[in-house]
Amino acid sequence: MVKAVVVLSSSEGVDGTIYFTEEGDATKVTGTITGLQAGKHGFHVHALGDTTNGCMSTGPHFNPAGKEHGAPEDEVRHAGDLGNLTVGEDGKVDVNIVDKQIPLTGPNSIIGRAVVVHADPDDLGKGGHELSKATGNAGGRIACGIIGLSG
Ligand SMILES: [Cu+2]
Ligand SMILES: [Zn+2]
Repeated sequence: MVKAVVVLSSSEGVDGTIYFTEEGDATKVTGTITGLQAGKHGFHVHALGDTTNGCMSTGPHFNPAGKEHGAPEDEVRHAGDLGNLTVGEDGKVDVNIVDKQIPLTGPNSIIGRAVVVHADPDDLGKGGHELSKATGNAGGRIACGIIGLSG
């Protein structure tokens, strides 16, 4: 069974490790992130595993089907659209997501791409902002890491 892991790094004190495991035709995403401000933060798989310019060089949301931005449960969404993390007052969030559009094998594999945590809530394409249909207007990229194979 293929497994993957991301160690998030940040210049702003955010730390986290996220694990990916195949579960039937879906991928289970688990882990813990600390050091975030309380509230909602956009959480995505971005297309590129390139952090030469920090999180900025990880490209747009992973979007092999060429669709508009949306919520994880929407028909129209980027594959990388994993919605929001809801962080408690302690700055911590336990991640527990099951998603069918982020496989670890095959042509749309997310291995070698990036996970990005944003400063602001993802409006899930419904905010009416000029960026809603592209990024969910989720603001800056405050932490990211490259998805790599794990044992
Ligand atoms: Cu993002
Ligand atoms: Zn998106």
